[in-house]
Amino acid sequence: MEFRVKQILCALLCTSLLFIANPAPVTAAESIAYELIAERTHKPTLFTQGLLVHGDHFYESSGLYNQSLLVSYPIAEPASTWAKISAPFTKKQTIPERYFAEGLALLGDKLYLLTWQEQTLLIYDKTTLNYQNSIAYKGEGWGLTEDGRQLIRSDGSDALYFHSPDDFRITKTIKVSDAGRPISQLNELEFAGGFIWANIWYQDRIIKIDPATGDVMGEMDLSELKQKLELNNSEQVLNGIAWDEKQQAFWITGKLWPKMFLIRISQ
Ligand SMILES: [Ca+2]
Repeated sequence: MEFRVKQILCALLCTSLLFIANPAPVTAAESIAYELIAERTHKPTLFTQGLLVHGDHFYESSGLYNQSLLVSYPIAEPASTWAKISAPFTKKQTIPERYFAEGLALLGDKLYLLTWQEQTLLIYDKTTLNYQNSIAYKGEGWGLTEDGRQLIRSDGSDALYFHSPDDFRITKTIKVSDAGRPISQLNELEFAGGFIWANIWYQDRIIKIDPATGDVMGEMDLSELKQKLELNNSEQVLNGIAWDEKQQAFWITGKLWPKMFLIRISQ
């Protein structure tokens, strides 16, 4: 009888411990469906860190020490394959070799460029891409975007920092989570439709974030796009989101990718 009681107690205790060790599963973010509506070439030499659309041009930052660049080029491509591959940039600015360029945002008439570990925000003229000035900050720079008033930075953690464009002081910090589970490794960013969209480093998905709370509102699985490319380098990760207001769609690319894809969220 005593053995039976012990069995029951153990069963109750073990079930309780099991319940504590395995809390209720978190709610997965809603899957966001999309359709592929266009594709175009992307210079496969660009180690994409920041991507945005302004007018009829892309603006893109490319990373790595001694190789970092800031470039602009037209969204519309020439017709022939050779012309597409050999098309020059409209503007090109080399970044000093000691900087590893990261996220890029355009606000007003300035382009703001993060550096990875150099704790320096570089500021360029949006028309000429000429260097203007720099501002020091603390921490790492990964992705950058803007909501029309403030710059928004990621640093590889689950935090997003809002910065004043005047002096780059932090005005607000949010933590990104999916039903209570922190989502880290946030990388390239884009602000569109009132939400922050973020690449997650080394993953083929983009998440949609509520800028007020940090809650993940949904996610897009982009593995099908990546599978269309014959990639052979582990560094060729998805990392490039640019909202095209005219097309009401996102341009997507990755580091060293040969293509860019235009995707529209399905209604
Ligand atoms: Ca972007």
